[in-house]
Amino acid sequence: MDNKKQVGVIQVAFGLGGCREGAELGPRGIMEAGLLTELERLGYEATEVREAVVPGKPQLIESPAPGKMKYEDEVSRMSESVSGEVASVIGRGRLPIVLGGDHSVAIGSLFGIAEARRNLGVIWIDAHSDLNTEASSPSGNAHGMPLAVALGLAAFKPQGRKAPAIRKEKLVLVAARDLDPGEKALIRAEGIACFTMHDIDKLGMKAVMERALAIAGEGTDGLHVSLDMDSLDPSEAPGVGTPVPGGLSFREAHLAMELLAESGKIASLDIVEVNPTLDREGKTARLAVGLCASLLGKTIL
Ligand code: EXY
Ligand code: MN
Ligand code: MN
Ligand code: MN
Repeated sequence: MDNKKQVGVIQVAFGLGGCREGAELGPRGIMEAGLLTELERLGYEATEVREAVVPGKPQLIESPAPGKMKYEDEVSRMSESVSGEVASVIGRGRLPIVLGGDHSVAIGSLFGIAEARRNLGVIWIDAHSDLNTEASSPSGNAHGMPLAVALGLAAFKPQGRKAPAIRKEKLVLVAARDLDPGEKALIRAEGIACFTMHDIDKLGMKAVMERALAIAGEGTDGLHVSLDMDSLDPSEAPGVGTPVPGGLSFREAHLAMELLAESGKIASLDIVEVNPTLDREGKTARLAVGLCASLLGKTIL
C-alpha cells in the first residue's frame, strides 16, 4: 500500500437505504465520538475529511413498487458521489474510511475501489448478508442489497459503472445471523464464504479470522473491511436500525479488528449503520471509533 499513514475520511450522511430515520446522522456521531483525535494518536497525519454529496428525501415519494429498490435514484446519486470520492482518495495514496449512513453507502465504496483498479478482498462484518436482489428482498431497502449490487446480481447498477465490482471468491461474510431465504440460497449456490455466529461460537474468532484472511487476503492487493455496527450484540451497540440478538461481544469485535490489523493488508474501510437517534449516549459511536482504531493498529500494550 502506498502510504499507510494517511487517511481520507468520507462522510456519507445518507439513510434512505435503511428502514428507520437517523442513520444519516451517523457520520456526525462518529466524528463527535473523537475519530480524528484517535487517528492522530495513532500517528495518521494530515487526515483529510470529505463529504459525499447525498440527495435528501424526494418531495414526492412514490409508493414502493414490488421488485424495485426503494429510493433507487437517490441511492444511485449517492453511490456516484461516494465512488468518486473513494477512487480519488485511493488515487492520492490515502486509505479511505467511509462513514455511513446505512449500508447502501458501501455500493459507492466497492465501485470506487473498482474504479481505482484495486483488486481487494472484502470482509463483510454484519448480522446480515446484504445479498438481496430486488426480487428476493423482503423490504425493498437498499441497505439489504449492496453485495448483490456489487456482485452484479441485482437489476440496479450505479450509473456509468460496470458490475461486478468485486469477486465472489474473495468475499467473506463474518457474524451473520439473520439471513433471508433468497440470501441463504444464493450463498450456497455461489459458494460464498460465510462465517455465521454459530461458526464463531464453535471455532472462536481467531480461527475464523485466520480462515477469512486466507480466503480474502491471498491473491488480492489488500482488504476492504465493511463493518456494520449491527454485527455487534445490541447490548454493546444499541444504536443501530436493525439490531439482531446474539451478536459479537466487545472483545470478539476488537479481536477481529486486531487480527486484521496484524495482517498488514487493510486498504479501505466502511463503518456503517450507526444511528445516533437510537443510541444510548453515544455508546455505539464510541465503539465504532474504538474498533476503527484497533483496525488501524491500536494495540493494548
Ligand atoms: N435482510 C433484510 C432486508 O433485506 O430488508 C434486512 C437487511 C438489513 C441490512 C442491514 C444493515 O445490514
Ligand atoms: Mn449491512
Ligand atoms: Mn446489518
Ligand atoms: Mn430479515
